Amino acid sequence: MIDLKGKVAVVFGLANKRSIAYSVAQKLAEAGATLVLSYQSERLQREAEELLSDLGQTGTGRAFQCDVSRDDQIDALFAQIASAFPKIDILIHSIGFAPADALKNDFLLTTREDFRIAHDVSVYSLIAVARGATPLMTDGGAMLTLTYYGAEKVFPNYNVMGVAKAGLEAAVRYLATSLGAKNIRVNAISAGPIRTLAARGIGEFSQILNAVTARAPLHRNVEQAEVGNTALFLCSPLASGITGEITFVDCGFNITGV
Ligand code: NAD
Ligand code: 0WE
Repeated sequence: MIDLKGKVAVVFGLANKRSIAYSVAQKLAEAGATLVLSYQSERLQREAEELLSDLGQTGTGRAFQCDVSRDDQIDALFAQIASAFPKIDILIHSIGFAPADALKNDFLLTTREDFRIAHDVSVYSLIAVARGATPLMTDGGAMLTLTYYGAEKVFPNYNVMGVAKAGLEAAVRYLATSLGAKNIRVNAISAGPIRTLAARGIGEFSQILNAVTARAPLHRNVEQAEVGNTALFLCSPLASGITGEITFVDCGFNITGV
């Protein structure tokens, strides 16, 4: 059994119960970790407090607002965390965003501004929150982000997000190297497609799910809880020798050729 009692985990990207981050937070909390949830906008404050209580964190965990495209908000967030907890141990980055047009239009038409936003929110934010968290990880730690196979192979309409995920995966390797001497590990999970808020309105999503059922060695799609379990492992002492790695949790889809 993995025991995270006394450990503090900061979780970015928990919008609702279907979020991949919800399942990750749930597994960390079940293992005894105290949760700090970071939500994007003031509008989500009530939901965040409710999610904290659903996760059994009333009176122990905290929720703070932070838009990761804003340096001032990241600074303010880690100042709030530092005043509430003496140290943190785990950081979960489960954030990705590109303007809707960039996921609809031909990739050739990607605008400079849409490219910038996708990379700012989906890639630079990992570097920024890692830097904010590092001074609080005085006892070493584990950082984890979420990526997708579209970083390596072309999926229709994933477009600039695929380019951003390729950058994110490279950032994982550079951060792992930067933080290794502090005994802070940095990894990513490459999750198979899951119906979440981030999948809403994506026309081809059902086709992508069907392709996994047909082709993946396990002939089914992955569940949030399976991503949560792998996240728990990667953030636990059981994974003490793993850093800079991209772990697929995709029912084996990525190994198939046809
Ligand atoms: P989700 O919509 O539940 O989570 C995305 C989160 O990003 C939301 O909580 C949103 O508030 C947050 N976010 C966006 N912009 C932000 C900003 N400026 N500041 C702070 N937070 C911001 O969807 P999800 O599917 O759980 O996505 C989480 C991660 O998993 C993303 O990185 C996504 O790319 C990745 N992923 C998703 C799938 C999938 O099929 N759903 C597969 C592989 C990887
Ligand atoms: O990373 C993602 C989705 C990320 C995402 C989703 C949206 C929808 C709403 C980023 N930005 C936005 N912007 C919006 O306005 N996934 C891995 C899920 C996903 O998205 C796809 C996929 C898959 C899988 C888009 C096209 C094709 C496949």
